[in-house]
Amino acid sequence: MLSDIMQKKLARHFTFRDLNKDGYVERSDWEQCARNLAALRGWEPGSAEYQEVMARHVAMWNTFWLPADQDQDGKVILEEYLYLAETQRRLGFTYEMRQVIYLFEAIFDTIDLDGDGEITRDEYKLFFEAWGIDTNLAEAAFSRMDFNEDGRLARSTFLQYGSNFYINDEPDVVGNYLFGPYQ
Ligand SMILES: [Ca+2]
Ligand SMILES: [Ca+2]
Ligand SMILES: [Ca+2]
Repeated sequence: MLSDIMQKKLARHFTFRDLNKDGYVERSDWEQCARNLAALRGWEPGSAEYQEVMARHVAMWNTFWLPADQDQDGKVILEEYLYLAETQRRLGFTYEMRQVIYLFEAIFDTIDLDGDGEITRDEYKLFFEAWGIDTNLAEAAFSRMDFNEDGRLARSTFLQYGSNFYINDEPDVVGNYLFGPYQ
């Protein structure tokens, strides 16, 4: 059974990814986010950058969300998403940890738009903006995570926060706020 706090965090992640807020996470939410990011960056449809950002977002859907779609209707509801997380938990810590690293590696690559191996404050704000989330929440989340206040997050640091988010049941770990406040 997922803890109360874990259910709240996962529900937050679900709401974050449900771009049009219709209660389903679908391929179209991911595609719309990719289009938003491309528009924010001024990447024209058909350009290499556009195709790359679209491919990454569709891959996120295919790899990490579609497996949750138990009834195969092309839509993931919160219950399906929580069920998948619970199933992964039952497979044990090592398996789950590997999945979490794999997931947050991929998330990192969607946020690090210039591919320099670090997430800047601006890239984090773009990440929220593209998903239709208030960028003030990105500012707050980033400030919590950027301990040395250099305005950058390295990949290894981000993966640490990702495992905080997905595995740690403590209420006050920094990684809990990755996608904004969860309660
Ligand atoms: Ca949706
Ligand atoms: Ca479904
Ligand atoms: Ca970067």
